[in-house]
Amino acid sequence: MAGTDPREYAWPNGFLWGSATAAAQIEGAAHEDGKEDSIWDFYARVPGAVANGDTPEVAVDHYHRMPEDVRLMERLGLSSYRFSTSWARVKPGDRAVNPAGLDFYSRLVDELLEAGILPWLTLYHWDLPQAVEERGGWAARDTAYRFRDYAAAVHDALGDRVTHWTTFNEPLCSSLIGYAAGEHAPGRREPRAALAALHHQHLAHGLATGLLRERGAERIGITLNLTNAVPNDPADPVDREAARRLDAIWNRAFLEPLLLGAYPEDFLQDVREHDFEALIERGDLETIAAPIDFLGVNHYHDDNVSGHPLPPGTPPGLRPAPRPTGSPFVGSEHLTFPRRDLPVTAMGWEVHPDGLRRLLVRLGREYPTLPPLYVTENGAAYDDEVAADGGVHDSDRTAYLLAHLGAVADALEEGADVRGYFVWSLLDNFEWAWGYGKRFGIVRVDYQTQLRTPKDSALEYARIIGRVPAET
Ligand code: GBH
Repeated sequence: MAGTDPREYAWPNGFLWGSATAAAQIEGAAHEDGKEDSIWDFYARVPGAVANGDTPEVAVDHYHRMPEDVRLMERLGLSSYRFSTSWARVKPGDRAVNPAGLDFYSRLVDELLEAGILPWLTLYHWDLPQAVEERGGWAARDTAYRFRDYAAAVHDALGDRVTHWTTFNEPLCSSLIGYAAGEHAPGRREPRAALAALHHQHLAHGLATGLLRERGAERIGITLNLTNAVPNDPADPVDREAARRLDAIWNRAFLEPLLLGAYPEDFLQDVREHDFEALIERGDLETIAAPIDFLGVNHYHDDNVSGHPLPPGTPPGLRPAPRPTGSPFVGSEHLTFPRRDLPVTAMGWEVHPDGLRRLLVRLGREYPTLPPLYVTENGAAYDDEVAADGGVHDSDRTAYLLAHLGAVADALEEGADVRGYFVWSLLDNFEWAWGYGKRFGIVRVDYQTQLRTPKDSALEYARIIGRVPAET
């Protein structure tokens, strides 16, 4: 644990410096040019679902301000921009392809390429068309095949210019948190539906990967949010078992079908009361294990986990939610997340940069077939304000960024094959169930005027990028 200074570190040539966003969080224009409701548009209208009654209807108006936002990326010196396409914009109601919706992404890709920024496209960042949800959503196997059709439509329009394709962003959130915890859209609390969603998203990933591969896409991968499951008391067998369970459902239930072609045995045991295996059809695991060219890793914090209830009267631990929710830990609903003595962000998430180093190093050691890694999200929410001088002096976010970039450098020194880093997020945006109350941007957005102001963290990031030789 070296704690390298990323400002001094000799970053490898060609290391990708990016920033990430997602369609539903930034675009707005929720019902323009033929776009229909996604599950997030629909869900946000359910009273009490999203904090403050916030909705993605306008968001940060990126749909109309896209050229200005690309200029901003150019000024920061980004070498790549990670964004997602909205299924409900491309194939509204999952019917015919919507040319106007595709045209937006086509113009975005052109702007990026013109600015010398590599487009890093994600097909699914949680915004299922509501019409598809009404036919069963991810709990229905058919949705995986519909996803492949949607992937084909996006590839038809952009495949001549987009080289880097990510199928899913964090399938665990869009399965377990959407269908079991009910904290995210579609807000269901049905453990078996959540497991079905998990398997069907894997299948959808495999089907889309097969299609993109057949069509000659250059690089295909997936992004997972991975964690270090840390037993609260390593000497306590109950906490060690809790850490094993969390690692199974949060990490290995995703990594292993993709990399090894099988669900972990202990995970199958943990969820056996839900008859998970009946969902798996012959050939599914081969489809899911289609080779990938990179693995995206999203990491914000470790998980200090216990098998004991939190003592009454203590704070909610590491997983505060905007309102009471069910458990996303199907089969392990008793898990708790006691706070350690560490600083936390505005999300209540621990700041422990060495966790990122450990995770990146560990993945390569545990999975010999691991493809190259990209940190596709890392960042922090803090309550920042505009200062009297007009700047946003987000020293806490800047410190978070520097420390985590240092951790990536440490991982590289230990031999982890990390090829790039994308800070979450370019802009303050719609933070899902938390609405606009949590700001992750390195660029501030004034939600009244939509004015963008780079925060100090953005300026620091730009300085780091600026001294790294660009790819030759
Ligand atoms: C990412 O998810 C998302 O990809 C991004 O869109 C989002 O804006 C960003 O992080 C910041 O939140 O059900 O107890 O696990 C982050 C990982 C993990 C955060 C699950 C929310 C829910 C609490 N997510 N967590 S729990």
